[in-house]
Amino acid sequence: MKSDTITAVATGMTDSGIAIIRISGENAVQIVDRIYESKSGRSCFHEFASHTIHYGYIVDKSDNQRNIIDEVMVSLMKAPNSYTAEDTVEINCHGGILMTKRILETVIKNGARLAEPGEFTKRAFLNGRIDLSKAEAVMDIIHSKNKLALKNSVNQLRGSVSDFIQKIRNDIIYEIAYIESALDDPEHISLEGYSEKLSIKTEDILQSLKKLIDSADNGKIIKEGIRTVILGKPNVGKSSFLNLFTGEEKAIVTDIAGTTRDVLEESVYLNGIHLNVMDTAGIRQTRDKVEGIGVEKARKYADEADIILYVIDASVPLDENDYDIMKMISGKRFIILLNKTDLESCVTEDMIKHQLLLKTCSGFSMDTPEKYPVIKISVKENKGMDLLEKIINDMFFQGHISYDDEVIITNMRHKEAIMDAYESMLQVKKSIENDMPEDFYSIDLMSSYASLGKVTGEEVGEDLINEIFSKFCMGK
Ligand SMILES: Nc1nc2c(ncn2[C@@H]2O[C@H](COP(=O)(O)OP(=O)(O)OP(=O)(O)O)[C@@H](O)[C@H]2O)c(=O)[nH]1
Ligand SMILES: [Mg+2]
Repeated sequence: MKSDTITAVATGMTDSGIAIIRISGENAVQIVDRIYESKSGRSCFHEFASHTIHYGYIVDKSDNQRNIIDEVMVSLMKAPNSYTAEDTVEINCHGGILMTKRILETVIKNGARLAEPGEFTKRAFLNGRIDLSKAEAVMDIIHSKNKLALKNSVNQLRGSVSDFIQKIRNDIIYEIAYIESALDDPEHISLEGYSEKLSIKTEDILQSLKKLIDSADNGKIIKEGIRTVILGKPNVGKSSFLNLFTGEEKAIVTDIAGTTRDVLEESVYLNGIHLNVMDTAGIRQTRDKVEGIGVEKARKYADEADIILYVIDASVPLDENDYDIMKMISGKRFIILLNKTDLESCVTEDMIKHQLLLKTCSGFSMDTPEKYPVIKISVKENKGMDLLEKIINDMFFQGHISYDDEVIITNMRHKEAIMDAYESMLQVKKSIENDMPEDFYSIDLMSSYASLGKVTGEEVGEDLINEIFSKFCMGK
């Protein structure tokens, strides 16, 4: 594919040891030939072999002058064995914004155009070197917030998602081809007993797709972190808990009920998992306008939480505010932190569970306390935190994911496409059950095939491609 030659700074625009300016396209070698000189002053870049790196200088020879800009290492990767599958040159220069910009300007002055965000990866995709799910993995790697997300994105770049989807697509296209051939040539290819065979295949595909769709819940958590909302009535120690959990004095703590007004969000890392922990205003009826807004916000955040840490003060009796919160968390995933156990307690675990049974309709049972654990803690004395960490870890991941071999969908665009494919396969199943003519099967098989093609990028329009790559960073 012929294209103009693009350039961008591939490293961060900041003070750094080195910076890399990347150039890709038909004229990459020619452009660098004009500005590169070897240590002995020769302009010989075009003579170099692919996949070699060379020491020399970048020289600006415009306006009949010869200005040495920087001492550099320049590497050459000839098409098609480069990131973009085009001729690519990377100039390693000294870091720092001024130097980096100066070299970039010189490259542009000599015939390259400044790349758009993500344009290098877009070229890799358009030139067929990687599919869309791999291209998206590149961006996910850059934005990974934790080890698991990173590992998953690297797997995706290596083809975990593409291969899985491609295999299902191959299975589907085989069936479509079979039906079409049989309809064209009924004398030689029989559809006798075919619907039973297709029925088995359809079940298989449905199961595989379902597994992928289900993996997206964990995928979202891996990618974005666990939305963890600290909830409780005023003064129970929510902000104190946030400070202890994050190890920093971020939230204001006082003995005045109603101290926290706005939501305060902090990050906590537990065994490679990322938690977005949010401290909220104490839940109570209030006439104070600002506090009232805070309480509403707390309710909204609780509603959207992946897990609620419901803090109860063990030293004061449960009251209407607690009952209100118990109703709010009904049906959600929560852990109860019975705080201030260093003081004389008037609330016991059994009392809480009894009230939960009354107030929530979530199938809570005294027989399954581990489902909604109550953990005794004292923020003041730093007690109970180990158990909490263990329970969070068990709740989200134990037994659910084996990160090495499982394909996990972390991209919501992929999830939607796979859900569409699943719906179409359900239609195939229905058509078989209703004994519909075979061409009905092939219509829905085809639409399932097309939906899956959106994941790998075979069935997406230019607008979507542009939109996806525009979210990439500069120089990637
Ligand atoms: N004895 C004891 N006091 C605690 C403990 N945890 C918090 N406190 C005290 O309880 C009071 C309230 O703590 P905060 O962390 O501000 O409580 P909060 O739930 O954020 O309160 P609001 O923001 O008003 O909703 C402070 O005086 C804390 O020092 C604990 O484990 N033991
Ligand atoms: Mg607070």
